[in-house]
Formats: sequence, C-alpha cells, structure tokens
Amino acid sequence: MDRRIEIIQGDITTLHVDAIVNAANSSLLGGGGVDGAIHSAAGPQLLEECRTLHGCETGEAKITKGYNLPAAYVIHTVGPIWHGGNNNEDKLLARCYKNGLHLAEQHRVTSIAFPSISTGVYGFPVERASRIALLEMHEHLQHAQSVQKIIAVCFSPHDFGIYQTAVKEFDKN
Ligand code: AR6
Repeated sequence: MDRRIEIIQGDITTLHVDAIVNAANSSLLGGGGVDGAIHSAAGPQLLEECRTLHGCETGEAKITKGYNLPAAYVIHTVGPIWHGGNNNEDKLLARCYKNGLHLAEQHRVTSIAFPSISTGVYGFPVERASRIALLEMHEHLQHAQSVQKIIAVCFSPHDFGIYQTAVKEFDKN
C-alpha cells in the first residue's frame, strides 16, 4: 500500500487537511451521519453554498468551501445505496473516490480525508467498501500531481480494524 495513505480512527470534521469528503445524498442539502456532522461543524454558510449546486448524481462530486471547518474545502460526493451488490454499487462507489480525487487535483489540494462512503445509512458492507476505497486511493497516487496525502477516516474502532485488515490483504497481493 502506498505510504501516502493513512488509516485513522476519529472524527473527520476535526482534521487539519486541505479537503474533507462528505458522504452526502443527491440533494446536497444535509442529512445525518457524517453529512450532519460536517454541516454542523462548518456552520450554516455551507448549506447556503450547497443550495447553489442543485444536487449531485450518485458517483459524482462537487466542491464547496469549508467555512468554520479546519479544512479549506468540502468535497461532496453521493455514494450508492446498497441493493445487494449486483446493481453497479462497486463501480459507483469507486467513482466517488475517483471523482473526489479528481476535483481535489483541480483545486491543488495536497491533503484530503475520506470517510467510509456508503457504509453507514446506505448499507454498503464495510469490508467490500474498504477494498474499493483503498484501491482507488492507491491508484490515484500513482499519477497524482498535487495530492500527497490521503487519509481514510474510520469513525468506529470496528471499521478501523476492517480497514487495517484490508491494508494487510492489499500488501499480500
Ligand atoms: N467522521 C468520520 N466518519 C463519520 C462521522 C464523522 N464525524 N460520522 C459518521 N461517520 P453515513 P452513507 C461514518 O451514514 O452511508 C446521510 O444522512 C459512519 O460511521 O454518514 O454514505 C446523508 O445525507 C460511516 O462509517 O453515510 C445520506 O442521506 C460513514 O461515516 C446518507 O447519510 C458513512 O456513513 C449517506 O449514507
């Protein structure tokens, strides 16, 4: 695994990185989980800017400022809702990471943190999601221009363990 990828356990809203990624819904008008935490930490101006974006398709990403967050930017992406795994979920989840990292490059972001997209309310199994996330992060770093650090933020110790196992598996192959 590329050494520029770091797995941590914690709250993404506290991180001093250039950009944090939000696991949003297609309205981009807020919600629960990490989305709710990011909006409450960023303050009401984040919602105001989100209103001007007119939503976001699954797998796509849009960027805003970070307002009261330590991060300069929030990259909002919409993960797939898990419907059993045969409905393009893997590819759509991979697109969230690809498009988020592409937007980060366009804004000269050097450090970026991702939550475990789709694995909360949207029900994507975290083992499977962690492999997709790490692969996309690793692949991006092979041709990255400005991104030098990618942090995978696990909210629970349980998810942190799963991500660490995925890293070990990755290193074996
Ligand atoms: N920092 C890091 N990770 C967090 C935080 C936090 N502060 N809070 C939660 N997580 P979810 P989804 C983890 O449900 O599955 C929202 O309502 C959480 O433990 O936030 O993509 C949106 O508006 C889990 O591991 O996102 C959408 O409607 C991960 O973040 C819907 O949920 C993602 O869980 C999106 O569902």
